[in-house]
Amino acid sequence: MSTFQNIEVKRDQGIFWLTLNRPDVRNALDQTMLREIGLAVQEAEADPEVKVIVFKGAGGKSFAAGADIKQLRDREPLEALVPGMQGLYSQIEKSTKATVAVVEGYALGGGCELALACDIRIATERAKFGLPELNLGIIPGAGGTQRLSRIVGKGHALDMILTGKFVSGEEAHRIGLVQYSIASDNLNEKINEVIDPILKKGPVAIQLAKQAVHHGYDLSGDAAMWIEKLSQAVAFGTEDKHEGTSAFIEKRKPNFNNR
Ligand code: CO8
Repeated sequence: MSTFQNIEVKRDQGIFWLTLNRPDVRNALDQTMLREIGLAVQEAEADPEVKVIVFKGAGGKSFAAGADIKQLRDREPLEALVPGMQGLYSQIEKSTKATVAVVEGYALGGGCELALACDIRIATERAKFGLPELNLGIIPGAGGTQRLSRIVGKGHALDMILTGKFVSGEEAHRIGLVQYSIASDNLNEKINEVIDPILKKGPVAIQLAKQAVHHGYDLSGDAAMWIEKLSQAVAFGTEDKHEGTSAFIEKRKPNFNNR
């Protein structure tokens, strides 16, 4: 496994823990960190044992305070056209693994957008979400304008984007920005409670289900239903489907093996 400068990774029983690790600058996402996240996600993708990728921030004060503003200041217009952070987050959204963001402290700008690209968001009571880009004279440019409005609706999205206000974990839960709002004591135990049911599923079914949701979401109803049908046809051809249905009938736990 690679070693990294600005992130830490750890594999543990099907979970790939990816920790953003620049606590002195509230885990601001500089170019090195973004490159390393991309490489780490590729590593997780290539590992058949991994079922879930969990993104966290080091230090407890921040998940990620957005793009590194010192680097941002010198960026030229054409640099906004490269895949960059937006491309990385699309890579994460399209991952074949389930993805989870655990937000303690600040998830701002590109940090919030990273969480938005994950399948499941968990916030502690110390979480603060925000898209404060307009304060810097720019707009959310890593999927925020699109993913936030799809997740919480245009009203809440425009409120957050135009005011730049910070939203607590509890409020984020109320508006549907996160699926879980939890206290930060015994955090890893609580994260495991959320992830454990996913770890018990077959990896092929995880991949097909999440891709049917993500890819179908922006299509017409008919096209999306067809994606669902084709995905199901693939699932029907797997050993895991035979194993899952047999296990139910035989009253035992399934033993899925990714085929
Ligand atoms: N970039 C660089 N450094 C940062 C960042 C950042 N985003 N956030 C915090 N830091 C640094 C501070 O400069 C400070 O450094 P130093 O100790 O050297 O002065 C250190 O972290 C601690 O920060 P604070 O003293 O401000 O700590 P607080 O706990 O008081 O406040 C906050 C924490 C609320 C997170 C505050 O630092 C803050 O508001 N940060 C900026 C948040 C922000 O505006 N984020 C959006 C960035 S823009 C973005 O993400 C765009 C993404 C899309 C780009 C697409 C490109 C094509």
